[in-house]
Amino acid sequence: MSDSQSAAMGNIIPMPVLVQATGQTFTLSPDAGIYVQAGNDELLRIGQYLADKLNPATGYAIKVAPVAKAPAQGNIYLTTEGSDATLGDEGYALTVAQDGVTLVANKPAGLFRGIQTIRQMLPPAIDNSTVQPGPWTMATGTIRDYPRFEWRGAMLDVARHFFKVDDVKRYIDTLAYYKLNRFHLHLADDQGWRIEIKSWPKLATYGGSTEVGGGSGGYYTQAEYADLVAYAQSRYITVIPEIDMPGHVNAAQASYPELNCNGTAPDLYSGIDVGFSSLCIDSDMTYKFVDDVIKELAALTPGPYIHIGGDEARSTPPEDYKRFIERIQPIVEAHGKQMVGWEEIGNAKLLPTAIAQDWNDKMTAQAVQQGAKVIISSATKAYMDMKYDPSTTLGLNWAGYTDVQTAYDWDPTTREAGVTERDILGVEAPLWSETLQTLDDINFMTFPRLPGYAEIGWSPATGRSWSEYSTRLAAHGPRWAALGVNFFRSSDIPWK
Ligand code: TNX
Repeated sequence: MSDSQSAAMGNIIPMPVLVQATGQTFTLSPDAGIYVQAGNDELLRIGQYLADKLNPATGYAIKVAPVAKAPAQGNIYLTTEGSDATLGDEGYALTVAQDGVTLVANKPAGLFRGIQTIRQMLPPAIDNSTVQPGPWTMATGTIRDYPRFEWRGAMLDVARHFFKVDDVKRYIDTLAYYKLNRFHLHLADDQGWRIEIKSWPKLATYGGSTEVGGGSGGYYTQAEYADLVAYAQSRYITVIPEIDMPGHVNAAQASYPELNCNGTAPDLYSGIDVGFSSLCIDSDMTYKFVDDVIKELAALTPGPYIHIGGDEARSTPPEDYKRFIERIQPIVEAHGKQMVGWEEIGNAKLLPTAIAQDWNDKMTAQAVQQGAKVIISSATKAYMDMKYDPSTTLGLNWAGYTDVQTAYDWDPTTREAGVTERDILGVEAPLWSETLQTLDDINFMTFPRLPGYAEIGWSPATGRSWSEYSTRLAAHGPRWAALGVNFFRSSDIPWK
């Protein structure tokens, strides 16, 4: 597709598979409605989500209603009728004509993804929370779109610093805007345990009582976690909860002496070292703990995955590490979930259902040889906690500096020998929070890098260029400003 076609259709990120501009304009007028195919409440809910996004800036009170057939002129119509099966579960076809907008998809998830395209085709002022002048126009044309990879994710570390439910919801909103569909929550680490476990209550009440720097931390009650998961689910985003083991467990060990080989609980920890803690691998209590925690977490988590961490277990001897992973893997399965672990799990004997998450580009091939699938999160490319450049005050730099171009200019299939496109489920960008304390901090590290990861995960790799992308990305600056999303005004982007 030509750059001018994409620019004419509104600088959409991630770039759709096929865009054809027809050179006219649709204007959303005050009496426009959002009509959805009758008989499916889920479609009504999606229609209402779109209305809720459009009402504040337009000042309209857009009506959302079911209809038996395509509505009259001037409206937006969402339907699953007449969809093309080859678009898959998240794909959609969008037609913007002078007299109306029609979005068709096989599944509600596809309509939800297509709605993000509609939002981005309207002027950036649409993202304001207060009434703006308009006019609310969209360029006419057709879009046919579907994702390259099934896993397009971001990870937030709520263990090193704790973030409240509302902040996390605001973060999920931005993931949805870029068509991500996985949200990995790093819920436990040396510095804090962030999820209530009823059978081991002190994990949260004591283990969650601090964070990096010595602040008071916090945790999600099970009801809060369930609410967060439901919020993500209503945006067609699957939450993957992670309890990191057998290392990164100081907060748990500080809460329960019986989780330590010497029977003595260590102090709570608020530094940023890694690799000093380990569960007691040959103690039956360890597996009772794992079983209880995974049982409660699995019951609260509708998605098919539980992440067991498994990274940087530098205080667990290699043979013990393998034994541990091989013993907890069936526990995850027994609670009806698929095990995800950081790439080190490739050292153990894996079930073919296991998923290994690359971070160091070193050990995922070992997992692939055992039939496992892989998520690519290369630290040198996809770690959103890496500083942009030496002047960035937030973040770390152990994997180098990751400017916006570096974050965009790579492909998941070239990271590790022996890991090819068919082994790869997709891409995930982790955000570790050792240095991050507020939602503004989170957003500063995330934007403008995250849209690039979304594009790598969603769009075809062919024809990608930094010069075209950076111009398209620049057009999103005003959108983040309107949404109240803090971002890094990187000097290599031609901001508008
Ligand atoms: C490495 S990458 C870690 C985390 C740190 C992160 C900081 C990985 C699986 N483990 O424990 O927070 O670096 O960038």
